[in-house]
Amino acid sequence: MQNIIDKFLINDKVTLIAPHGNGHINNSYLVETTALSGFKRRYLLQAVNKNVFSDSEGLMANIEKVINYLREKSGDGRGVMKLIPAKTGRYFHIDENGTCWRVYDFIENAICLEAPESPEDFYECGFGFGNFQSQLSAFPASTLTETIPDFHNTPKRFENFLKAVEADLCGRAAEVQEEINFVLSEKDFYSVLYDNMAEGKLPLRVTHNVTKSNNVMLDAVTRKSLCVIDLDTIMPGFSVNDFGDAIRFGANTAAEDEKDLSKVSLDMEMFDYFARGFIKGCDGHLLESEIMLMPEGAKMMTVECGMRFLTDYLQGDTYFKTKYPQHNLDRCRTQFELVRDMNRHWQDMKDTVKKYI
Ligand code: GN1
Ligand code: MG
Repeated sequence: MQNIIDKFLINDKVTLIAPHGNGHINNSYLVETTALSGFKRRYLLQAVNKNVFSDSEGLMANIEKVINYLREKSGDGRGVMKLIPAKTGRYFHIDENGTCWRVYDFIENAICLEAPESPEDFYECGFGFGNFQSQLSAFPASTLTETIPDFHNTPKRFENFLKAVEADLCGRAAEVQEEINFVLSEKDFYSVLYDNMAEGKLPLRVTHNVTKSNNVMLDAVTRKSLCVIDLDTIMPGFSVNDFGDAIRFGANTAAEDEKDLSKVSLDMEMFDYFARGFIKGCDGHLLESEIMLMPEGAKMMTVECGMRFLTDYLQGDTYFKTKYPQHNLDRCRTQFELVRDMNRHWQDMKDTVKKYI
């Protein structure tokens, strides 16, 4: 790894390299350097997953554009990620295996939460993601590469799921018939966002697309939102999906891979706080119809994510990192349990977002 670091403009001695974070896709490492004076500086080194992101140069071009744009808006502080240049002058290094590496300045005195610790924390996550979307509201979306085509195209995800069931590569379909039936039982729902787009109720915007609470940094002392991270999937998308993916992850009373499904439910207080923070952060950029479609976004991201975990399980766990053989199946089950609870809270969710129009 020292060889990789040597490709970047980092001159001080590397005194620590350690795995970092909990992402399911890329590999991240914390790197610490120590200058002769004793001054320590920290960086985040990342290897982009090339199975997931086939066009890493296009991906890095997106990130550079977005970062530069945000920096013009909000200045040079901790509010925007900062890439360290490679010695070539570009902001990444491709190694002999074709893996793309990049280095960010580590954001100091900041935290990111695997699970929001209070409704106020979750409000701040919402504000951060909403504000991110509002800052990018005039960004020229057509200049962005689609790093994962059809990323949140749920009807397409459903088609792929059906193909995976049909192919049954690993002979696992029989064992997950109940989960397969659940996906089929919701099939009329999957096109709802696209139908609303066609009716002009849901515009395409520049969105983040993976809005887990651990993708927004909060100041360690004030716990105010600071900076949105993990910019690999910034693409044109629906605002309600950014809202929804955050709810999926942060308003679940259990972890994404909880085995005891009785612990899984939708926390309506968390939902309310996040909705208020997100809408506030969006700063008037949302249509009334978008706000009203936020519950659909929450359910869509949850059922889609469950479907993706199940598809990966059927295909032999090649997409998401897993820690044990049934990990994707456990993740899928929590998502479907949460969808069931969202169905129970449907009116409650609608009434909540309506308050904030
Ligand atoms: C992946 O890398 P990470 O863990 O932030 C995935 C998301 C899923 C999420 C589920 C590029 O995000 O779409 O919602 O796992 N990212 C990609 O936890 O597929
Ligand atoms: Mg992340």
